[in-house]
Amino acid sequence: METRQLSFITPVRLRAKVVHGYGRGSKQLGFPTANLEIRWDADASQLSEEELSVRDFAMSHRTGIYCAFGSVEGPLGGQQVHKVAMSMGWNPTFDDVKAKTIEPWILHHFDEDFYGSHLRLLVLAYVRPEVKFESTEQLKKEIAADGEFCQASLSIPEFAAFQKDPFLTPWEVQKPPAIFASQIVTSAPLKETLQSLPPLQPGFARLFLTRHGETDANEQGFLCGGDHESQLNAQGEKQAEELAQELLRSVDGFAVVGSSEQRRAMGSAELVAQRFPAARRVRVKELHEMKYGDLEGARIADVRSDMISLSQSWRQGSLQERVGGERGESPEDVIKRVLASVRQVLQGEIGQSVLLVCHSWVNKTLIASVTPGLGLHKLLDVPQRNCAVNVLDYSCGEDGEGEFRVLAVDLVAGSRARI
Ligand code: ADP
Ligand code: RBF
Ligand code: MG
Repeated sequence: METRQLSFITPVRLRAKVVHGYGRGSKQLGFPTANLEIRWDADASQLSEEELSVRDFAMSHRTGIYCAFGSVEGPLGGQQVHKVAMSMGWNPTFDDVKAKTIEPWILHHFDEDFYGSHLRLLVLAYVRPEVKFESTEQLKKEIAADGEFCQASLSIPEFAAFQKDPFLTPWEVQKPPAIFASQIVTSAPLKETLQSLPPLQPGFARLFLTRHGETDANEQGFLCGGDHESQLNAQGEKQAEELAQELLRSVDGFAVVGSSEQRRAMGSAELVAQRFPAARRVRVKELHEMKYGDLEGARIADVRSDMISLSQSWRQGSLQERVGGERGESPEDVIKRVLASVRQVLQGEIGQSVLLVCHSWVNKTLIASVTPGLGLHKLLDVPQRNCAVNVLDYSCGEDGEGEFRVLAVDLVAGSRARI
């Protein structure tokens, strides 16, 4: 009879694909183990972080039995977190094992195998070393006892919080914290929201600040800023068409339908303008997207880490930091030209509605900077889907320095409205 003892380790999070082992877990022993893929063959530089941490675990931890919490991703996983008894090592009872394995026995009955699915594990404690048993009968007895030991150990209060660790429950969409005050409608259906907006106050103009529809670049994951052109794709045209239809049903009319001079914004604005023939059609050069400098046209996947560190700088208040070097722009560059040109368009439009089709960063900078409690440094927190409409009332003062009041953010039309 083996001795077992619970030794806490620094918790380790692992995610790996379930692969085939020697096929004897269930058949010969009666204990199925979901063998994790370990990339022994590859150079560290070729491995993802997840693959590296799985291999590191096998290289740097003691061989033996561990207890863990685990979950299986995908439809076969049942979206549950289970207790796990896990073996890591050479399986010395057998002499055909060529490389260390990581084999969790999930203490739960599954109706089907889940080879190829991804498994997530939060490994919490070491239980005993692995042993070369004289018979498979003896091994089976000890595995059963390990299962009972892990089952009981994982029920102690010290582990309760780990069972709820968000790493194990990727299906629970982490809801973003509510960043807008409750009276600002956010990410809601367009038509219903527009129909329930408060009436325009005397002396104000109502701005429908809109983002262009989907483009080839959006779809293919390319950066497309103020110095790059991309066309609306078929999906983008459909979005703009739906937008136009719903606006027609819920807005009395527009004095102005404006856009930047970039093709994606002009194309979207044209589709709306066709339904509002009385509106004055204007093009405002300064409403172009943030310029990405050297990063224009780059694949987002290739510059992700640059973009992440840049957005962290912005969040920390370095709002003069530019994208892509000298030729790129910073949030401060964008807000300066955008505020001035939007004010100019709205100035003479008291009592009127104005639609401006712009770009993601243009809209985010404007909304973040005029929303109480936000500020320009929180521009990344502003949601902005393709063809999203944001509603802002503007007090057209004499001096061109009117105030904005944000009423709604990221409203979309049609089928996408249900989110
Ligand atoms: P192999 O040698 O290929 O790992 P096993 O006999 O150990 O074969 O069976 C493991 C497979 O059984 C897992 O990959 C998984 O798809 C399935 N399975 C079903 N129930 C469980 C469970 N409770 N724990 C682990 N794997 C399970
Ligand atoms: N294999 C061993 O050779 N010695 C062990 O002490 C041992 N302990 C295990 C404990 C548990 C909880 C599990 C799930 C497996 C253990 N194994 C051990 C691994 C076992 O040999 C392996 O799962 C099967 O050979 C199927 O791959
Ligand atoms: Mg197995």
